[in-house]
Amino acid sequence: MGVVRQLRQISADDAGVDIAFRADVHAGLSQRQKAIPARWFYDATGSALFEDITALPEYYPTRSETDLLTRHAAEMAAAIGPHRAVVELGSGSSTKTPLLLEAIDPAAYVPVDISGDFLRDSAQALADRFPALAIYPVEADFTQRVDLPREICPLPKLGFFPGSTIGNMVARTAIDLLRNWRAALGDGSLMLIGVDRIKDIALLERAYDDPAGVTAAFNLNLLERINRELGGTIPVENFSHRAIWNDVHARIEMHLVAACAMDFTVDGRSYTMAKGETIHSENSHKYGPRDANLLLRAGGWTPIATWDDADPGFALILAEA
Ligand code: AVJ
Repeated sequence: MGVVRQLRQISADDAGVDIAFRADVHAGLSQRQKAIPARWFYDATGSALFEDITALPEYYPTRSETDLLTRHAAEMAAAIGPHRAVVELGSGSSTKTPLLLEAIDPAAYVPVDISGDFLRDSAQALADRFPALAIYPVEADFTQRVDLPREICPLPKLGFFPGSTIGNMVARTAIDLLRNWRAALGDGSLMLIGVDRIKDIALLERAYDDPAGVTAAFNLNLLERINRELGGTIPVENFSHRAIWNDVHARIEMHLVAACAMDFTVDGRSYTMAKGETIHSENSHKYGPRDANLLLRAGGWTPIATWDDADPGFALILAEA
């Protein structure tokens, strides 16, 4: 039956999220290079803005990955096999998921996302589309320990981690996450993961700094969110969006740049920024073929197949536990 099982509140109860957000913002604004973890982009507004980003002509990853899933669905299905429980990490609006579910005929689908409203809506849409599929949405931060629904215990698992979300993490965090999910999904499991390739710098920078300003709005929404949810007094109009390639780390960095010197408070605590100082708001790491395979191996997964979109470069890698 296409029933969406009751939403399981795991670690993402509102009070817990609020405390974690507050703690990350205070810790991040107190560092010499101010920095806030990228996962806090995704409130309802941020999640909607990210959906808009995925439709931008400059933002190729979503299109490339969707093309890969469409073109190679049969090969992927042959490599994965039917009747697995698909566990999607950071499912968001689950737009690519139907392509995968259609191809592999899974026994269950477990979307895990920190944004509860988005999760509920997209789970419901999938339930309508796949009436025979058991769906167990889990509202949780997939970088933390997640309790999977008991019902999927006996099934072999497929972790689905699309969109190059792994790119948000520095290597040691990415490896920890892969190892934790290796343990959680268990022996015999598979992982299908999307990774963005290293490519022409101008093309990369344009993907993260579009002329329509959608990515800028997405970045600036983080400051609005701090004002909304944490009682901040940040003068958002004094900040601008910057996206630059960091060649040493092979990553796009997003920053919020202070246009002038300013003071503001969050939660009653005061912060000062100098003109030109930045808040580092996101890393988006890119991986060559060897880098990606090394990352997976270090995380306890053995790559067994790669589907590459050459132009612009993006890959879906299937790995086994
Ligand atoms: C959702 C993390 C994959 O890094 O490309 C898009 C987020 N940030 N534009 C990415 C994002 C700016 C995106 N991920």
